[in-house]
Amino acid sequence: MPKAINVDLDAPVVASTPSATQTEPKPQIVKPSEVLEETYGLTTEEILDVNAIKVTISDPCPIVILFGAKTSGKTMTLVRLTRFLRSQGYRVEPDRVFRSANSSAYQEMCDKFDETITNDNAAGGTSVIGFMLVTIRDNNGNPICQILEAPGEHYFDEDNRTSPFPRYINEILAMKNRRTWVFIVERNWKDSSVRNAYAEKIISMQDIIPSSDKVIFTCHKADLSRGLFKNGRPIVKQFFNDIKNQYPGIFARYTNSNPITSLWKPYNFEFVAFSSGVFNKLQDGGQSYTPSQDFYPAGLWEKIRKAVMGSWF
Ligand SMILES: Nc1nc2c(ncn2[C@@H]2O[C@H](COP(=O)(O)OP(=O)(O)OP(=O)(O)O)[C@@H](O)[C@H]2O)c(=O)[nH]1
Ligand SMILES: [Mg+2]
Repeated sequence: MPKAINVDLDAPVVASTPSATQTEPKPQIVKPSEVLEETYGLTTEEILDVNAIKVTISDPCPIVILFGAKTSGKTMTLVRLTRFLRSQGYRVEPDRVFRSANSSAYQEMCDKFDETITNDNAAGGTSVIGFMLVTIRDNNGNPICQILEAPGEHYFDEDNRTSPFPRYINEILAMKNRRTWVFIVERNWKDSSVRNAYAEKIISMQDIIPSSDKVIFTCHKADLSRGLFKNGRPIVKQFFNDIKNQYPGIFARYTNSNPITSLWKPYNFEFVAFSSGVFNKLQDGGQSYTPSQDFYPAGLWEKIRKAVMGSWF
């Protein structure tokens, strides 16, 4: 039996919209199915059956998969990275053939991409970019990699913790493109039972990833852990140790067994403490967005670039 996305299609959720005449958030009833359609460009069939989701990856350049639970910060990572990369002369564009040309919601997301990237209203970004493939090119137009941002439920659903990965993820695993997995974790996230379940889900992905794939772990929302900063910068080793303790077993597979290189590099992956920026609640129920300092996207991009260029180890 194929797994359906875990939403009660009859249960309305409440979303807030800005109102010119009121200072209090004005509730608007939005059905989960509408959220899934508008935010992720999913068809009704795909909403009912996650395994019906079809994606097309036409370019043979490396794929970078942002693997993270819902609200872990994948979309904002894409927003922050895009702003940074464009400022450095890279070209960052959504891939229009990733989703069906018939998906007007996806084509609209692509149309609004540039506007969304420069918007300092965070809700704007997260509601427009939901399920998207974005290509990064150098300033001559040569593709470097493509980054996949997908709904967090496809990787880990807190209400359905052991659900299998959707079929399209397995299809990506079977493709010839080189792959880099960016496993997103958050320090002190929720409670230990959710963290343990998410760790299990990461490990179950690692079980099926070929050993030639590259792996980066990122501790997202590092800005929320001010106690682990020195001179305005995150103390990466302390983030690393806390993540290792809070998500049991996620690093174990990547222990470097080489007797020489393991002396200075104990694991075969890269680790980054990352922040997309600071988010402040607005009276209208939205959020303002202040981008993080450039060293965050620069650090993440350095690891991604090395992974996709194959210059590790
Ligand atoms: N403090 C802090 N909050 C963040 C950061 N990145 C994201 N957030 C918050 O997390 C919320 C969700 O971020 P998204 O980027 O939409 O998360 P996502 O992983 O794309 O979520 P789904 O698309 O639902 O899977 C944002 O609206 C912000 O409130 C960050 O770097 N720091
Ligand atoms: Mg998202």
